[in-house]
Amino acid sequence: MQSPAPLPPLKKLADYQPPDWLVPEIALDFDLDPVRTLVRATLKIERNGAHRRPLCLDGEELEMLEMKIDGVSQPLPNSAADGLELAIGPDAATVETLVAIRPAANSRLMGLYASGGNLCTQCEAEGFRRITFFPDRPDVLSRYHVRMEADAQRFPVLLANGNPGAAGSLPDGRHFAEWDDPFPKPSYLFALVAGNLAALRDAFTTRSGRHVALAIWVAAADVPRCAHAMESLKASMAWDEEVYGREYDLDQFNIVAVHDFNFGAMENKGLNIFNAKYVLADPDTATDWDFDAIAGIVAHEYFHNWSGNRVTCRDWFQLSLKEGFTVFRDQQFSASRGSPAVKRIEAVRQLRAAQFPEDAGPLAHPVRPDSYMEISNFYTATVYDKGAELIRMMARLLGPEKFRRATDRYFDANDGRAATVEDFLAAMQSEGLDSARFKHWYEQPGTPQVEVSASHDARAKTVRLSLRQSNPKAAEGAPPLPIPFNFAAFARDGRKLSETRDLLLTAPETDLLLEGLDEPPILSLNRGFAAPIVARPAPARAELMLLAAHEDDEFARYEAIQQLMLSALVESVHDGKLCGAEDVAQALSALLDGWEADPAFVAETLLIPSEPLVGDQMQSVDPAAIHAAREALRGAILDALGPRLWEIWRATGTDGADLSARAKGLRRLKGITLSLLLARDGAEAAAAALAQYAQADCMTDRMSALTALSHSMRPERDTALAAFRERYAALPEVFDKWFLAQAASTRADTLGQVQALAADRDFDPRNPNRLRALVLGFAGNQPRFHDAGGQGYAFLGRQVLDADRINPQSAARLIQPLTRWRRFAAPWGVQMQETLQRVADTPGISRDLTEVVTTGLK
Ligand code: B3K
Ligand code: ZN
Repeated sequence: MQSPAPLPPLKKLADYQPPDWLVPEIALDFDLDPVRTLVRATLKIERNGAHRRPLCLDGEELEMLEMKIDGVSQPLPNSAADGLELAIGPDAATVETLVAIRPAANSRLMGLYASGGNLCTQCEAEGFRRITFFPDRPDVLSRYHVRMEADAQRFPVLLANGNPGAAGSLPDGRHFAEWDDPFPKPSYLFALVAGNLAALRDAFTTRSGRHVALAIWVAAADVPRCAHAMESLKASMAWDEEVYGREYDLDQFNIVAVHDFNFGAMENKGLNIFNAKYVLADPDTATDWDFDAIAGIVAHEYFHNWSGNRVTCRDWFQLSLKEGFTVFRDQQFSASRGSPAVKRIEAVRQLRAAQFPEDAGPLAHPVRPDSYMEISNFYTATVYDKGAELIRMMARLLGPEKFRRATDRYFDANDGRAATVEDFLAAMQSEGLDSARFKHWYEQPGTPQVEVSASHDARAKTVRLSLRQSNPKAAEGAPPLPIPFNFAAFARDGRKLSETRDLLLTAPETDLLLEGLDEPPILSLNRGFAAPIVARPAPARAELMLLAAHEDDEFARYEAIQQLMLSALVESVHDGKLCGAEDVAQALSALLDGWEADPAFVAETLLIPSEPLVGDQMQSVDPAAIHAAREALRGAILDALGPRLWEIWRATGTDGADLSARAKGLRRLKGITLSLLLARDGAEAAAAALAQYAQADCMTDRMSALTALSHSMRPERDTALAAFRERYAALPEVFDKWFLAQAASTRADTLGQVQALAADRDFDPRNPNRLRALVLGFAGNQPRFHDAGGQGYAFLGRQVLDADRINPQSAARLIQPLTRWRRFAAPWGVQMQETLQRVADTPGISRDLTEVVTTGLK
């Protein structure tokens, strides 16, 4: 038997060493061509500290053509496949290299690559080494001077970071442009774009009077669909001045949208590059969800100018320093533009859907990981979303004024530096945070649990509460975490007896005495979701009914109704028959009474918990039983509340161009009621959905109709799908929705349809958005992906191996649903494990994929 290839080495936080050489300045000269681009790099290097170690430059897939040190040509090394090691005598020198790279052949979409005839870059985390030889690590900060030369007709627009300099035409139909970035930056923030692009232009004057020219660059036909992104950008710039006192610092701010992109967007200094899906919007092509996502991501990337660019990360273990903080900032921004309670509900739902399962499975890691094989695998829900929760807790513990003083101190003390989590905590500490204790949140994987037990003393009229924290993933002897935890106590008649506001649990066990209680109270736990934890026990159904009716905290009321549905579903799965449906119907009926007052809240609360979320509550997941239980509950809700749902569906019409929070809330409610109306796949409901589709004056209504119909066996489904294809096939970021709707369908024949779609003329596995819509859309479809014959897994395994040869980052993302195999009952779990093993055993798989499969099999 062949022995397996050795695993790629782990990089460890504990091994961090400062760079041996610094590069205060770099000049880059590009001769741009999709087939073969020449890159001349001139690095001014300086020895960092007293040592004799060589200069190590990273490099990947670079064709080395020339090298000079202090102007003297050097013999070319035999192999420079993963970098160069150069012995340098003096303490300062100039190193010049000339390399060739192949953008059109770059299917990894890291480094310089071609997308739709244009050229663009993506360097975070380690893509710059695919452009030139360089110490490609975030603690080497340089001033960049960039010169680009290209064919003037094919690439009339030439953009890079910073401020524009000289530009002009050259012989043979070529032209050039120069850009200078005055702010030293790490290589991961380098960017250039060359293309045939048109701009939506605007301007912003900062509060100190700097005039900033704003431009969003897209294909000419798409310019009208950039207005919302532009409005979001200006709002973000004003918000960051007002809330964090942070101003923009260059003469231009450019955003470019590209169709082939590995994730959402990238905060390159002064030249953000976006996945087109997060730029282009108008009511006809984008849903309200898309509009909000665009605003949030535009804000996120803009906010990185301070939390990420001006203050960057010392090493990639500190990734959450910029990402967690920036997610928190974009969440605050979004909350300020809509209903804070609804935004919070959405954020917590996302955390529970993605981060809690990650933290409970084999890919669990601390917000600041200790080690990694491939850093691209660590742009995770834990680093981003749990990271944001940690910042939220600190902001809450300090209060708004102190938190603002602390962030001012953090920005000022670390401006122009590559910082660590400790630097952030030190700034928080200066305003009184116990940072030594808080740091444990960054070090422990796993979702902490707080178990509350109560004992009532009827004679003394007291209740003794004991709150015990635990974390199944924490190492033995790990210190307790500081957990902000609040609860309210209710009487059986619904009166609120007491509530806590600023409770902070710091010990493994905290005891509290509640006084003046004739009977044991009903407890509403972790009110407002102040900490990313699970509170136990979940109240009994009768208690949840009471909380659903009487909680005055919106989030807690949402929780009560969601838990009520969840507990009905879990019990139904256990008993093999529908349980608790009357309670659910009663609570939802009361909820629906308030729909006109707050349609967005009612919509979120009405959503039946997803099948994966139900699975997360079970010892061992049986996807078929969960699907049956959820379908039965949907049917029972329709039986009980049908007339109300019809009435609300009819009354929630809006003007599709109205993007106010209220209009969005009404459309959301309309979509959710429609999906409930289709619970039993009735003829009348299918006809209504098709009518909604046909008459829709905006994508939100069109899409909610298409999604509801996607599960239907009725002919209206095909009519709507065909109409959508006809109308949107030419707009890739919109047409992805068509693939996703079919991939996520619960119809029994979905696997066959997905297989057919993978062979469709419009399916292109090289495009990450399309690949994700179809393949991850399907892998997230719990009842159909977990096909009892294992065919869903086999399909995914094949897609993963195909994707890995094109783009390892995509492959490593697609395989992740299989890493949850331990959670699944037989036969599913075993088949998932076997598929994972087959992928792991395939010779030549990428480092990205190797890390996920080997960790996932543990
Ligand atoms: N910083 C980028 C993410 C880069 C991902 C690299 N694998 C976008 C963001 O978080 O703002
Ligand atoms: Zn970010």
